[in-house]
Amino acid sequence: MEQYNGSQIVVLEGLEAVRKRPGMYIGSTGSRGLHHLIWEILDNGIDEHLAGFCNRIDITLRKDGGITIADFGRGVPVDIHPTKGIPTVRVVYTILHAGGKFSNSVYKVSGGLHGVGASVVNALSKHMIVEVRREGKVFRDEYVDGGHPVVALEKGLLPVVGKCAKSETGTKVTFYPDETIFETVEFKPEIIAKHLKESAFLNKGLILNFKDEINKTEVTFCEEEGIKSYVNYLTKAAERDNEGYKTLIPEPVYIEGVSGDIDVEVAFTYTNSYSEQINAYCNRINVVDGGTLVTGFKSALTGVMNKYARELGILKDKDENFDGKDIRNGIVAIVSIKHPDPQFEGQTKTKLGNTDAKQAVDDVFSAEVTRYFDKNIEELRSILENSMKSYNARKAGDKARNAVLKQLSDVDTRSKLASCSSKKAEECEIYIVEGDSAGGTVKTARNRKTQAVLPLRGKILNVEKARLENILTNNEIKTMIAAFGCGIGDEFDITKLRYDKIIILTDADVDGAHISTLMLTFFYRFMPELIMEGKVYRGMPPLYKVDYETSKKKGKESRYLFNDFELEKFRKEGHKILNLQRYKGLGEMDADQLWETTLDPERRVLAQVSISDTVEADEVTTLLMSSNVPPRREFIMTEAKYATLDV
Ligand code: 0RA
Repeated sequence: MEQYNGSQIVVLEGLEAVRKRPGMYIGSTGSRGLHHLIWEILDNGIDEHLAGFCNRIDITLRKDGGITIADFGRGVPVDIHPTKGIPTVRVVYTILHAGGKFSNSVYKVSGGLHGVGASVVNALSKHMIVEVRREGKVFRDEYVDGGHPVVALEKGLLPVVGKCAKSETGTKVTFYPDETIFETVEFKPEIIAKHLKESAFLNKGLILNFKDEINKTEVTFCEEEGIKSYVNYLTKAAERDNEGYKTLIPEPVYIEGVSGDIDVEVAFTYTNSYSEQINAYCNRINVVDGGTLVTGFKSALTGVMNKYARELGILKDKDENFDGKDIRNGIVAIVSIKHPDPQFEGQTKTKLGNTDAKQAVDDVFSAEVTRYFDKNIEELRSILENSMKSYNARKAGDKARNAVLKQLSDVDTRSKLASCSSKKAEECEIYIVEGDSAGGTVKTARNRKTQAVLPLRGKILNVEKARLENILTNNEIKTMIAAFGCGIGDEFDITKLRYDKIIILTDADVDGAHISTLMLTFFYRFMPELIMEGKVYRGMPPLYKVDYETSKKKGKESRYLFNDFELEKFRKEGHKILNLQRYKGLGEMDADQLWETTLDPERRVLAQVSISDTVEADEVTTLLMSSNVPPRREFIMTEAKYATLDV
């Protein structure tokens, strides 16, 4: 057979070289390297699947600590090898092949990274057994101590150890890693299962049975829809874990095609999360550092989407193009190609270098995705509108910077910001207060040295819906950006923030909750680090002042209660209430009351605003900012309740 002639393989004498430098062949002798042995043998079976001869592979974690991998392919040839004079199967498992591409002329593609060859696994095993079923016969070869054969050949051939049906073909490999080489020889079922699941996604239709005899479990992985299911799997998991996370289109888009001798497959969807996830594979190997195939995908996506955005009038003539990041905002994608001669680059060989892969992915993706979106305009619109949000936020950075620079000098007088006298950020706070009248009281009541006040007139803009121009001409927002001093968008620099705490102070009612949510949305979209770094707080003004009789001397005392729950609790405690005052708003409190309940660092209650993760925050903003009124109201109510309950 052609692939075994001398020009294609460099035969290294013995497997000693592998045992001396295992790291060179399998990366490490830790758990990672150990599991690499499985992937190596598994890949041979998967190659047989890719060649179209195998639809099932059984993987067994044995009680005795070994692993068995049985494929149902054609079976490794057992005939006498033309140049080596021993059975081909023994050549495959005992002779080191250059670059591991022994199968390249038989198979179109082969796993380049893993493909160091089955002989490497044998070299690092204390015991290996290979059983081949072909032509109704069962052959068995066995090796010990790093690949030394123990079966005596008969006229150069392996003895037949049994019979089977002619249709029953395949290769079964069992091996026991050498504990003198590996730091650990314990296979981890979770690691195996995870790899098999990924392999199932990448090899559409291949059945992978995993039997764990140690823990007595059995599971089958098979994905009829391949990487499309992979995308679904990734988003479904996130959907389960993060309430509010959702996909923008009902089903992932799946694209497939061929360019030259490169097969290209892409599946993607969009979510309302602000992250981007692109997993790339070349010949089923995860190229975690991307490379040419990812570049091709990104440039094709950016090109196609900008073209559509113009055609649909989402981008106007005067607008700049979306940039790639805008368009990938929320994307979850799998890019998988099959390349006949992959070049893996970088320290860890996890980046694809082939230049032809870029063009191949670009060509196939551009052509096929256009075909899809031409028929699914509504899905396209949702995606482009999502890109628009990112575009706006990004543009806001540039415009705001300029606007702020121009107007910094006169901003104080126009906007009623009352600064504090201290310039030490670590002791300064800014209160953002709902309403001019409350703002006035806070200005009187505050500590002028450390507490700045910015009153907000009416509701601030809903930045999710407003046009960028309006967001940035909005006085409150401009003033805030200027007052904070830390810029916005790409230029945001938290070290320049002039305040240690940003405290949102609104009335303890639904409108107040709405305003504070609008503020938080603004922060989240334009200065998310403020929230991440724990700089943002909600002030908690009391809702009630209750005068009550003290049990001891029939005296009178007063207490502030922050919400209805506290009032209810107070009532249940059986106090005799003499007078109950309900504050309709901050404006009803006098300066002294405001100081002692809400401003005085010694006595006030603050709720730090946090985002446990970006998805959750997206849920909040998406839910709150939708024009769908009933759920919005509901959220604000519960939000208001929790905000006060939390403290
Ligand atoms: C070379 C040629 C043929 C099959 C294989 C290799 C083969 C190798 C492995 C390794 C694990 N499982 C495998 N299954 C098949 C084709 C031989 C023929 O013409 O039948």
